[in-house]
Amino acid sequence: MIGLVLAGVSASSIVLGATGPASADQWGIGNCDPSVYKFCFYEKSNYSGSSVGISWGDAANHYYRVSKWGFMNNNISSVKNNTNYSWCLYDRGDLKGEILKVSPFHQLSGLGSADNKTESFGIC
Ligand SMILES: [Ca+2]
Repeated sequence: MIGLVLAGVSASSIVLGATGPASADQWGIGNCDPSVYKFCFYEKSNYSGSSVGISWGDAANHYYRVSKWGFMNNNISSVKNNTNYSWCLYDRGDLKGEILKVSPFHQLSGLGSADNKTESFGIC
């Protein structure tokens, strides 16, 4: 019975399910578990509202356009950095116009003048 089920799954779909883009980021990540996510951002201050986490498995891409996540563009209001390097937030979608640097292992419950302005972010 198990053999019949596995026979229906192609090798390519197995690979995508394990390491593909679908696992790189996740909505609704709560407290941003550092064992799962390296960087998380939230729609509202104090880590509330809609949220997205970038998983550790997403090692190939250190630059992100927030428009990838629709309404989160220009709408990020708090962040958590679980890595030992800095991440920068930019007010343009092409890593231009740095508005805030998030130090290693820092969490920002509010972004001050950078509130609702981030269009891209990445390691910096
Ligand atoms: Ca917001």
